[in-house]
Amino acid sequence: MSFEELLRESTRLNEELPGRRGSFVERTGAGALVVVGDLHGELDSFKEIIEWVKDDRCLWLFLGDYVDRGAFGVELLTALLQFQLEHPDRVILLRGNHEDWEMNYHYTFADELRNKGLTGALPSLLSWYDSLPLAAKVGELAAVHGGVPIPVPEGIDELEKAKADDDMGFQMLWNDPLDESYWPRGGGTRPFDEGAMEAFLSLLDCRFLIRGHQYVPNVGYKVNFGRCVTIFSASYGMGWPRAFLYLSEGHVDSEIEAYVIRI
Ligand SMILES: [Mn+2]
Repeated sequence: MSFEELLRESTRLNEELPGRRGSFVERTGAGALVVVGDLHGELDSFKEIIEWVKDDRCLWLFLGDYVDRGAFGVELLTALLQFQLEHPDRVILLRGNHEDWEMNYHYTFADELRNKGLTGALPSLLSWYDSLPLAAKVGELAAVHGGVPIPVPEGIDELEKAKADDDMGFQMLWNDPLDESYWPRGGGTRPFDEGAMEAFLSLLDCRFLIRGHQYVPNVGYKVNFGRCVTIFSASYGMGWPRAFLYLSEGHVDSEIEAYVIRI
């Protein structure tokens, strides 16, 4: 299957994803679950995580930022979408802030596509970006790429209606937790504090918030407010550990950190 055909087939699967309601996707989460953070064009990181898990029962939740920065965005997307096609009901692909052509143009993926002779795939790529949900609930875990939108929505229907280019969607793709390392990104992004996280978790009836978006040098993950986990699954070309979350029994019985794997 060509790159374009893969994108079109994945777009169809994303639109028909079980549990999908607008920009939101919901699954009861009884089985094994893997959550993968930013991959940023690192095919090796994706392959190593797949190899490590080797669990055929898993639901796989990817938090977005598949392209830019790393040199193998096309190869990563090809492998990721093939993986989705092989397990259509067990793969959820969320959108990250780099699933955006303007970002790709400023970073590396637009050049990568041109250098690999794939600019013709652009319309399929943009449709694929638009087919990705922005937020998910899997059992007791809530997931977004960036963070909690401010003000916190009062109903899940607001999440369902959010779009990547409206204020709520934008914030879910971009926001960061307010901690000592917080650095304003500007452009309408906002920090979310513990109260906002609690309100968001309460809205979704979840215990934990899982997000990517921020690299954590030398560590690969961080936990804020006891219940917000940042995981970053790319080594960032620095040899940093690739972090991901693995719930082999599908639920959390101790501190969430116990379920963070780093390879
Ligand atoms: Mn990001």
